[in-house]
Order: sequence, then structure tokens, then C-alpha cells
Amino acid sequence: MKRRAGEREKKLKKKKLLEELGKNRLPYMTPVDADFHQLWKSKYSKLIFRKSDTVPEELHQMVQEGFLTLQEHDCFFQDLVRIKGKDFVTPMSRILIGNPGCTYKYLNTRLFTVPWPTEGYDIKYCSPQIHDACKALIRLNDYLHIEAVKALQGQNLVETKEINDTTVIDREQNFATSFTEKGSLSKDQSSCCVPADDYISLKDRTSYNVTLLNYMDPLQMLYLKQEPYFGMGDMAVSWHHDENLVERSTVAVYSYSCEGSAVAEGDEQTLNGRDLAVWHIGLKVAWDIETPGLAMPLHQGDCYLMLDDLNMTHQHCVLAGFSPRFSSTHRVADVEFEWLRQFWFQGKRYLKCTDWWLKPIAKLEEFWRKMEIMTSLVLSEVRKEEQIEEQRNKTIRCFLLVLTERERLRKEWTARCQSEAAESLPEDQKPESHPFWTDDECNMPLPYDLEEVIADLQNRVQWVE
Ligand code: 640
Ligand code: NI
Repeated sequence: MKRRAGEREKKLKKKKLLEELGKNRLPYMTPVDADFHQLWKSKYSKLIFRKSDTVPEELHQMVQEGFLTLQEHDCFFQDLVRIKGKDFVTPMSRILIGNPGCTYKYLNTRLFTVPWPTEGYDIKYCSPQIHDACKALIRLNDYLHIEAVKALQGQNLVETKEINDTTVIDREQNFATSFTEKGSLSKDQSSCCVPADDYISLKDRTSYNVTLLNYMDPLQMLYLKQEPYFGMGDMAVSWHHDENLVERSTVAVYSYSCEGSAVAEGDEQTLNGRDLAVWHIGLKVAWDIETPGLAMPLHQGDCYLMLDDLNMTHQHCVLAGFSPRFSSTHRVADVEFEWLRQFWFQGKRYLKCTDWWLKPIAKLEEFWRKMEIMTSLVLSEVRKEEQIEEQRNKTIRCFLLVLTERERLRKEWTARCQSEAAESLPEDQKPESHPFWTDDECNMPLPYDLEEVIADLQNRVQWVE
């Protein structure tokens, strides 16, 4: 409830600002502005940009081919996300690739990784090209990890003792050696013996476990929202902070806009210096209308990093150009629960690439079934009225909380599966509400709808104030 109140407040502030702005817009800068670099270095210094020509050509080729392969195999999907109780289909299509068993949840939607080739795992891919694509992305991941470590060191955002230890680790694991042109990290530093805990912070905040790939062809979109505060033009992704990341971890992005197609080469149309044909990343300081915004153009193969707390202190958006664009956004995803319904909600999309998840999800469902049985056993126990009153009351109260939440979540998921947005999806992408059962399927110990069970418990409990 507290969070809801916070959201309402934010919404009001946003509305008020937009009303005050009217037809006026706040100032923002692009590289054509004289003060662009000054602004970047003073207010956006944790945004790191790597021009395409600093990235090894071999890596560009692998990664770009990987994107196209995944696209040809129809592995990108628009997500059905839920924001403040409303369901939306995202304009961007996505696929999550990463460590086996990892997931990433954004806007109440948990994505499951298509595993990239990992030592010690035997992963079956639906085609050798999909294997190659996943391999290209883990190479990119290793490369961007090293770039982030170097950038953090360059900004003195890590303590010296961390540097020493990371040097040792990277040397041992021989990370991405084939792609580091400038050699490994500060090898000349003498490595000392700091307790293992100390290097975790740097390593944890740059060791991406997933990459969320995005694809969008602006010409295929009927309608794109206009950036409302600065007048930056079409948005592919509106202003936001990235969610569910390890605190102060880096997000690293490889951007591949398929420029050179006929449309992109038309006359340059600009809006306050922002070339409308070119994709940009937009940045603004959160809750600040004094500092001008920043729009950074992204050409084919450019990379950018959001270091340290940039994602917390600033918001970003993605401004659409004219050509189709892929991006690979590498993240350190936080671990969380709530998996089964999330998995089936996304239909059978994962089977496009691999069957990896079927086994762990089946296992999880087996445990979930056991949990239903245990729930029903506890319920029949409290109905026996054999226990001491006080103990019984305690159990019932505890169970009422759990079952009410379970009921609420089941209702929410049913609603999500039946939303208008869900109905708009093609048949093979329709969300599946699973687990689900009806009362006449008698292999389940409890009904799917817990309303009566809850009412019954409420009649039995005595709430002592
Ligand atoms: O350069 C890029 O391609 C940048 C991509 C990017 O900023 N991705 N961010 C996310 O995937 C993200 C992570 N956590 C929470 C939200 C998002 C993005 C997001 C924001 C809004 C929406 C709407 C359009 C459905 C409201 C979707 C996705
Ligand atoms: Ni983002």
C-alpha cells in the first residue's frame, strides 16, 4: 500500500509538470551543441560511450550475425507486461539469453534465459545457428565485462584492493583474452592477499549473468509515443529506471541499428539537433528539471555503459530512428521467486531455441504439487479441532495470510491471461494459465478458487486483539 501511495504521488507530479510545460519543452543537448561534452562530463559522467571502431571487428561480425539468426528463427517476442494493474504489449520484441537457470523480471514479467554455452552444462539447441548466436553473445558479454571493469577503474569507482584481486581472478579465468586488444587489466599491480569478500563488490557489479536482447522495426509500428518533456521525438522505450538489478551494478549495451537501408539515408530531419533518422539513448537526471537532458546518438555497433548508481540517479529512454535496430543489454540480474505461472504465461516461446527449461519447470511443478498437498493436510488438521485452541488459532491466522495472498495472485494471473492485450496476441503466443484445474478434476487436493476455503477458515479463527 505504501508503494502504491508513492506511485500516485509520482504520477501527480508528472502530470503537474506536463501541465506547466504546456507547449514548451525542457532543454536537452546532443553532440552538435557546444556544451554537450561539458554537460556529459559534469552531470552524466557515469555514462560511458564506446564508438563502434573501438570494438574488435570479429566480435561485431559474430554478434550481428547472431542477432539476424535469432530474428530469422522468430525468437524475439513482444512481452505482455503489467504496470500499476494495467496490461501492455511492449513495442520492443525481446529475448533473454544468459546463464543456465537465470531469469530476469521487469515490469512484473519474468523472462527465462535461453542458456548460452556454459562449461559443465550440456545444452541442446534447436539449431546449430542458435548455438552460435548464444556463443557470440557470451563473447560479447565477456568483452563488455572487461570494458566495465576498465571504465570503473578509470573513474576510480573501485578501491585499490579490489583492483588487485580482480586482476588475479581475470588472469585465472582467462576472460575473453581473444578480444582484449589492450591486454589484460593492470598486470603490473602486485597482487596481495585480501580476504575473498572484498573483491566481490567489483566482480558482482560487472559479471553480467544475462543479456536482454531487444528488436524493433519502427516502420512496423503503427504508433510510437512522443517523448513528452524535452520533445526528443519518437520513443521505442519510455523513461524508466531498469528494475531488479544488483545494486550499483553496471548495465552494458551493444546497439546495432541496421543503417544504410534506403529509408535511413533520406534527407536529414532534425529536432533541436537530434537527427530523427538515428537511434539515440536519452538520459535525464531523476526529479530534476534544471539539468538539461542528454540524447546520445547510437550508430551501428556503438556501445554504452551505465556505471555504478547512474541507473538510480538518472532515468533513460530509447529514442527510435528510422531503421530496424537490435540491442543487447547486459545486466547483473537479482535472484527472486515466482516462476511457474510466469513461465507458462509466456506460452511455449522458449521451445523455439531450446528445451532447457522443461525439466527444471517440471521439477518445480512437482514441488508445487507437494505444497498443495501439504496445504490440504494442514487444513484438515485444523478442522479436526483437536489441537489446543491457542495453537490452532495461530496456525489458522498464519494460513489465512498465506492463502489470501495465494488467492489474490491466482486472480491476478487469471486476469492477466484474459486481458485485452493478451487476446490481441497471435494464437501461438497466447499466455497459458497454468497450473489451473476445475473442481471435477479430483486429483488435486484443494480447489483452484480458494474463496470458500478462506471463508471457512475465517469462521474458525478467533482474532485476539
Ligand atoms: O539501448 C537500449 O536498447 C536500452 C534498453 C533499455 O533501456 N532496457 N530497459 C529495460 O529493459 C527495462 C528494465 N527494467 C524496467 C523497464 C525496462 C524497459 C521498459 C520500460 C517501459 C516499457 C513500457 C513501454 C511497456 C512502458 C517497457 C519496457
Ligand atoms: Ni532500460
